[in-house]
Amino acid sequence: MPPRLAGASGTASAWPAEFAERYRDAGWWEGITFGTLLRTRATAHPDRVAVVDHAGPGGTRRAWTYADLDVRADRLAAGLSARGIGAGDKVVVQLPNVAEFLEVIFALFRLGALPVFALPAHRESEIAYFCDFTGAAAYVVPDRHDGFDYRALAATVLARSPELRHVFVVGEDAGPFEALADLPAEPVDLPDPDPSSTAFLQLSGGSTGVPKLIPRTHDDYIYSLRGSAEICALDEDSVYLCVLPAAHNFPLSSPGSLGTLYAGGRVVMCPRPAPDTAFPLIQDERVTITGLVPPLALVWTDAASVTAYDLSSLDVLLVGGAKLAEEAARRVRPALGCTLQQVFGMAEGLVCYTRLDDDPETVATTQGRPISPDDEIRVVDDEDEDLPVGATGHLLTRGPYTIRGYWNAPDHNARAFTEDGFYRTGDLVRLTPSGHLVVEGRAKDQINRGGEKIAAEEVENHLLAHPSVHDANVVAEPDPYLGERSCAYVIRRSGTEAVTAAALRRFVRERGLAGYKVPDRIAFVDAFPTTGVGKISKKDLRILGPENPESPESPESPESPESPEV
Ligand code: AMP
Ligand code: DBH
Repeated sequence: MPPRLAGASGTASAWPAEFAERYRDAGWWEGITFGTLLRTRATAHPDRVAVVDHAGPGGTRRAWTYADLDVRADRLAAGLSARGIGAGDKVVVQLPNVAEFLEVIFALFRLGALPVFALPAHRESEIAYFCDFTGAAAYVVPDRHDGFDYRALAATVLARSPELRHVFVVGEDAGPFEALADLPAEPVDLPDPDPSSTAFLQLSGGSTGVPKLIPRTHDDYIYSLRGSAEICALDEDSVYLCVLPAAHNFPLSSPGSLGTLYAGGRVVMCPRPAPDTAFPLIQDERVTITGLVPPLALVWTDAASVTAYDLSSLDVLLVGGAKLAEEAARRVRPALGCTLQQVFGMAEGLVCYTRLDDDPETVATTQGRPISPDDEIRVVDDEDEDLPVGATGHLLTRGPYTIRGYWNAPDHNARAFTEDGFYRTGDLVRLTPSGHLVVEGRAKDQINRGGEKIAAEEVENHLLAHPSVHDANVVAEPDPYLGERSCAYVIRRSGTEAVTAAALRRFVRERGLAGYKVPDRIAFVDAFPTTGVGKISKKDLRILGPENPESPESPESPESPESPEV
């Protein structure tokens, strides 16, 4: 008999049997599903509040208990099942931070259908790709959010995607589609999925032309929730404020909304990350813990020094997604009166935290250490040779909650993983003698725009679609607020109309690319710097900088920089 492959669902790469056995024997994989997890919590403490938001009629407060969430998940699962959605189906979920986000994903988990997590910032280009690539059966959207009409986006995507059968709308006006609120039905008996099967497809920030999807199993993800909840000291009295987009791996699992439900705590959904929205929620809901990307942490620490809101309930602020500057780290406790926890994680798996009892120096200067004793960390040179402790090199990792391959991407997997299954993170790190990691840089072709990851190649491909663009390279450049922003260096095609930077940015936006991926700056050049062997040198492009003398027009400032989320 062939060895059983944990997490195998036809298209997801799996852990080899001996690793799966090890992770089960060690007790990391509990053999339970998300559906069972919610059921046991709802049975143990039905009347505790699981989730709070302010998305009721006219912006009113809603508080759903564990029993409410459990019943809602069952009823929605029944309704979805009646629409023909079942085990193995993919459903693109693009919701803002509202309670229905949890209702929808738990309904899908119970069905064995796979949420495909999209971010509210995604537009036609990303969503149509997710629908086509996964053959999604349904797409769940809000009616409107932050001034954007998702029903119009859904109509466009539906017309383009042959396999997409349903659009379900959360909110008061479903337009031409079915309202999610009309779906719930009498619960039906559903077989519990295999805990080693893929529970959902998470998004990678990626470094390639199209985003990669990350298959996470019930077993592996629930282990990362348990580990995170322990490390962040969550319990039934914890109140987690979900500030970053709920579907992102950080606010979902580090420890995030799901880690909070694991621990029996309360999730408060925050619709926007600005202090004037978040601070009143912290005060009124007695929030104890939340997570932010570095630019937001800076905004919050500034705002906290002058706020009239009572933030005294806040015990822990997690900051991650991009490197937090040491000086900024040192400002957190004086400004917010809480403990900083740095977190360095990735949707592919590995998550590192500074510990709550680490000394202040370690908390300010490192990005933490891994969740699991079974997380294997290698720091290697360009030839995959291990480096001595303290030397900076490429981070490779393998472990009980780090994937062994992206979903349906065999060619890319051959490059992104070593033969023995280590994930090539693309991060440059060094290890301290205490086993903490310090992120020193990045080898992957990506821009980390305040925690929002942009794959250079994806944006380059959109620029190249313009008839007046001969060639394009997108690189990161320093930004005082975001840490990094994106700059596209473009060679115009001779003999065509001289396109302007503003027109190119509009072109990319109109192709349906998420706003945060539209280059912050575009500079025109006659040629790209090359390396000794004639390859284009992104390193040299990066240091050309805003004063690039070859740019025939003065560099534009970003039209309307998108606010950083993740
Ligand atoms: P993704 O693979 O899209 O989930 O993005 C994960 C990547 O975000 C990591 O590989 C790092 O490049 C970056 N990242 C996350 N947290 C941190 C952090 N605390 N410091 C520096 N980089 C981070
Ligand atoms: O950036 C990330 O992807 C990230 C950051 C912090 C993450 O996935 C996580 C924690 O789990």
